[in-house]
Amino acid sequence: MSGLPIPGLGAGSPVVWGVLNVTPDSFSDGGRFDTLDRALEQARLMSDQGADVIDVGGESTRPGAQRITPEEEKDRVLPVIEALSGQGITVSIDTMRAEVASAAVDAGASLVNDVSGGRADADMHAAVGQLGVPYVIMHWRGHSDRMNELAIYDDPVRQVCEEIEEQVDSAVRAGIERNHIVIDPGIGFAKDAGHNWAVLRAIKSVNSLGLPVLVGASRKRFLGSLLADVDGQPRDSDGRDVATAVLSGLLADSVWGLRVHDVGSTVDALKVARAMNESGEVK
Ligand code: PMM
Repeated sequence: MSGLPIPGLGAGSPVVWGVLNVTPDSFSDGGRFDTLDRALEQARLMSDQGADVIDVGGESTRPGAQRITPEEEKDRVLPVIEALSGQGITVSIDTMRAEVASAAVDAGASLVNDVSGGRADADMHAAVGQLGVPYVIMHWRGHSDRMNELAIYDDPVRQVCEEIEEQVDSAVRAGIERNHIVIDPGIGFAKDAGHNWAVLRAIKSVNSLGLPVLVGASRKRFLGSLLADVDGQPRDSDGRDVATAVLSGLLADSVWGLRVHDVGSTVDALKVARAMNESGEVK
C-alpha cells in the first residue's frame, strides 16, 4: 500500500468505501436508495458498520446503461451529499462529469471518483485540479453501452497499467497533484471474467505504479458467474456478499481501499486478515 490521499486513512488497513447508488437502475442496488430518507439511512448504516467514505453516485454504469442529463444527476446526488457531509461523513462523488464533480464538492464532497479517469469529460482533470481534492482514476475504455465490445486485450494486466498511467500523466499535466491521485483497475469495466481475475491476481503490478489502489469488485457479475447454480444460472447480486468479503480479505495487504456494498462483511474480513497477519492490533 502506498500514499495517503485522505489524511489519517489507509494506514494499517484498507480504507472502506461504502457504495450509495442513488439511481433507479444500478446493477446491484438500483432503485433501493432513490429517496433521500432511504439513502441517508443506508449511508448511516454503512458508516456505523465502519465505512470510512460514502461513495455517492447518481448515474448507473452497469453494462448497457443509458446516460442521464447532468441536471438529473445533480438533482439525485446533491441533497444526499449535503445531508451526509453535514453529519460529518466523508463523502466521495462518483461521477464522470466535471460539472457534477464541482457542484458535489461545493455541496460538501471531499473526493471525486471518476470511473472514466477523465476520458469521458475533457474538462474533468482541470476542474479537479482547481478543486484540489483527491481524485480516483479508474481504468475505463468507453461508456456502458459499448464496454463489452471493448473488452479485448493481448495482455490485460500490462495494458490496464499502461492505460491508467496515461490518465495519471494527463491528470498531473492538467494540475492535479500526484499525491492526490488514487488509481483503480476498473473491475468489470471493459473486462470479462478472465480479465477481472487476471487483474486481481496481479494486483501487485497495479500497486507498483506507486499510487494508492482502490478496488471495486463488490457484487460484480464475474462473482455471479463464479457462484452459478448447477444449471449455470448466475447467482443474484444479493448473494455475492460472502464472495466479495473473501476477496476483501485476500486483498487486504495489497490495496489502499475497497469499494463495497455490504460494509459489515468486508470490515469483518479485514479484521480476520489483520489477525492472521499479526500486522496490527485487532480492535
Ligand atoms: N464500479 C462501479 C461504480 N463506480 N468506482 C470505482 N472507483 N471503482 C469501481 O469498480 C466502480 C466505481 C459500478 O458498480 P456499482 O453499481 O457497484 O456502483
